[in-house]
Amino acid sequence: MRRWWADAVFYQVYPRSFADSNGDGVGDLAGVTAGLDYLVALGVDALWLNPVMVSPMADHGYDVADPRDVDPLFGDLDALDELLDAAHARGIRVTMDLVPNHTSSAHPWFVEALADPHRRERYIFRDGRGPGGAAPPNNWVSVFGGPAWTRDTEPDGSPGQWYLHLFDPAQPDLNWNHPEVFEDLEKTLRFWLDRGVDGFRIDVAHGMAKPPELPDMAVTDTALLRNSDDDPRFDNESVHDIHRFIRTVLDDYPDAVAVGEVWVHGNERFAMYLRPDELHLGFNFRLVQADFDADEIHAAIDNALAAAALAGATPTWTLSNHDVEREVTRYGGGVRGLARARAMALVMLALPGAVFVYNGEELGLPNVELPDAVLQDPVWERSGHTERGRDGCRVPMPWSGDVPPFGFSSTADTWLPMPAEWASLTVQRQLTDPASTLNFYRRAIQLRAGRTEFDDVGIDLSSADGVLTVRRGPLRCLLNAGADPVPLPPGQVLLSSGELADGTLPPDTAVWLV
Ligand code: TEU
Repeated sequence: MRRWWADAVFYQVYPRSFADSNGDGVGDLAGVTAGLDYLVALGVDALWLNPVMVSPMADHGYDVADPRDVDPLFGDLDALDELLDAAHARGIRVTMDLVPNHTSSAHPWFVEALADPHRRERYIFRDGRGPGGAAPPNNWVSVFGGPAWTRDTEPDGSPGQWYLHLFDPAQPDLNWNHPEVFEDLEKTLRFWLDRGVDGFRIDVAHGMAKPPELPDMAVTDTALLRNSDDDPRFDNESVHDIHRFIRTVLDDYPDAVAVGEVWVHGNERFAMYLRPDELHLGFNFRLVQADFDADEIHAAIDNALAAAALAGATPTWTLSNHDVEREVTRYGGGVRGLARARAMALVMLALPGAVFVYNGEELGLPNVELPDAVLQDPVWERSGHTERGRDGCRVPMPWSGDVPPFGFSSTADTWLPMPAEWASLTVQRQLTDPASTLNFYRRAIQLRAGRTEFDDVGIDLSSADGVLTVRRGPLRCLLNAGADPVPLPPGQVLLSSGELADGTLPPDTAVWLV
């Protein structure tokens, strides 16, 4: 049976940055509802909403204090219900982020754990090492920089135990050996599914389970760890019990989908998350990590296809999200970066499987160089101001008008400042230009949904002399990542990412031929 998500285009909404309905400078759920017709015209099948649950926003919602309510910054449960109804009425499914690896330090469980040393078993508290327990229990580092442990002060004021946080100290890791942690997650899953939510993106799906002995890391340099699976913090065997548990709940809602954020390198390891009783889909980040190079892109696609095939699962494609530099900038920025980003969109949309488009990608937004004073990502502080963090890819969407906030909000004081140059990138401006990135994305998604060539799931790739060729049944997608124009093979041009000249495909351009 072909499932709705098997070839869906998901649109990732970063709720802070999509549209602000109440003039506080931060996007909200009513803003998303108001933008639904825009998304219908773009042709997306489903939304992925980054977290909108109650949160002190230390990591913009990935620090959840109440997993079964909406944060007032984004609206309330009624606003979510309205979004669900309005989206469903337009044939758009809605998936939400689920954050099972950790809670906020403001979650009642953690508040209780700090107050009462006998109520700590739902988190990972340990005594310190060395004299007076002054050194952390092991050498683990936080993904955001610095140690993964913070020492607490006991209720009597003396120096206390340490607790584990793979991310910010405001995000204590849960103890997934505790039955209440499972019970509570089931309540959360059913709470949202019963309201009509169509599934979840599972945050840090390779996290959660920790090895009981908490062994030291052999390597603590995060740059080196990026391409390694030798990391005791992640991908521990018992994580699969958690995914099987989640799946048993989801199976009570036959159309619901679970897509995991799985930063695991080896294909065999990755495929384990996609076994028939675990996740439906797993983000594969090879395409995000590949340079604009035909062989590298070829290898990334082959790799993602092979990883999914190992589990008989549907491949999942993405070029960017709220954690990585926007692709226009990654590919060199400016006119060339944009041309390459458009070309890569055509490659991605030619591939069989589920596709994720990150809000603003369809406008060709670049990353923004923000001044130090406005940076909010905890990475900036935790890295001792050596890493600027992820704010640059999270700047609000420009909708209309000639000056910031470009219709995003009624206040100019938006949560991150919007660059004046974005006047040329607004939705309003792009709608009037047939050659705009927005119109290009619309056309590509429309063809992908409407043409029978895209029903074919068989795929064949080749790359030579800087040109990547993807064959999908009668469809061919050619990407010229080389330095010189190449002759176009015969065939009817369905769409190209840039202008074609004299029967040639220029550099930094892709084309669909049938
Ligand atoms: O990200 C998990 C993750 O490991 C990375 O993407 C990480 O955020 C990045 O490398 C740090 O620079 C997920 C969410 O996508 C991210 O936004 C959250 O901050 C994180 O989990 C914690 O919940």
